[in-house]
Amino acid sequence: MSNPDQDVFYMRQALALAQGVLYLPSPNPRVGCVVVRNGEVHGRGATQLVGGPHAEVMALRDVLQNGLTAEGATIYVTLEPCCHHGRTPPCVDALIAAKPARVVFSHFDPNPNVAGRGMRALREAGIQVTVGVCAEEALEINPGFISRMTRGVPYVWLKAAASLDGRTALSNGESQWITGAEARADGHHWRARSCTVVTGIGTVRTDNPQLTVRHVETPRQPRRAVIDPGLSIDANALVLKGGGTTLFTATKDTDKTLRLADVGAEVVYVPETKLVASSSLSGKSRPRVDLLEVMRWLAKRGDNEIHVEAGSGMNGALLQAGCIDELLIYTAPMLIGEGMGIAKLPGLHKLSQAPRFEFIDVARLGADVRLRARSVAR
Ligand code: AOF
Ligand code: ZN
Repeated sequence: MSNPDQDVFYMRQALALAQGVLYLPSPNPRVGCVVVRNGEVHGRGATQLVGGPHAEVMALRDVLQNGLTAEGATIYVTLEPCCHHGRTPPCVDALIAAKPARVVFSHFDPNPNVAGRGMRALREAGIQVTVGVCAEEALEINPGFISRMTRGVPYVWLKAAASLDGRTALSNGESQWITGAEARADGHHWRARSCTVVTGIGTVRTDNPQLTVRHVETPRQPRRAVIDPGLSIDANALVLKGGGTTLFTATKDTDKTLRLADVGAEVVYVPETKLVASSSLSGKSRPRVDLLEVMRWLAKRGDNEIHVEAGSGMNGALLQAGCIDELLIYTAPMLIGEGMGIAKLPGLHKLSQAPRFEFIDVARLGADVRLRARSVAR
């Protein structure tokens, strides 16, 4: 017998398990699973590191380890169970073998290899299936995976720390520190959950950042990428330390590419954007990378979520290319007056042309406030 309140109650437990692996399974989605029998939880699981078991398999193992059975149970999963052979065998096979009476999942898997076939396989095996319990909450846990599967681009947020009047630095460049320790640690949480931290060459030159996760514990460091149209990065830049950093460029320079490969960087040539570049005083236009192409490239390699931490030039270019899904702004209760803005938006002369967002969350972090706003153009 299904009881809607009970379904929501246990699905929320499965959602909490998925939330608990926020930093872990990328490029796989975060999924949670709870096995309930006679009103008692017999097992719990969540998706592991890529290549490792999915949530359902972890939960069924937990049932066995507890000396219990899933026979006749109701199994709650935050995503449609997979039915394909990926890096791991299909979860529906493991579920069918465990003989539950019923499987409840939040939403269909947008992966074209699954997309409803998981549900059909379970039904054909005589298992009762309920779809759609806590679907909105479940979708919010994996915005990047869903975006990659349905739009072919990752879900991208732009992080900035600014004064109340939206300044990220003094005119002389001084920017450390506008926000406090809690806001900075929270920024690292967002880095940790992302697949790749992206910046621009301007920020590499002025700040020489590492772009690694510190201040929070993580089992996995995100990858790093720099948008460097002229391929002018210094091979000693800290962002290249440790190797594996991707450099997106519009310049073909074999010597430089080889020198950067020596320090473990990967150079990716992306054709120049067809968008009209803002004219420079000399009349010579600098090369510009097609930013939407960068996002498509990142999605193709399996990136779900992108954390952008860049200067106003790169931020503006990404916004104007339609690459930003969300603003993640840490605001400090101070005024700076003259200084750098969050994003340069050249050519914007009417409010009707301004990129628009809607607030989706407000949080206090120490003395600061974190604002999340989602693009209405998505
Ligand atoms: C589930 N449960 O916990 C997750 C699922 O390469 P594989 O075998 O790991 O499969 C990856 C795909 O499996 C992924 O693209 C998505 O469609 C699904 N993720 N499915 O049943 C899980 N994480
Ligand atoms: Zn699976």
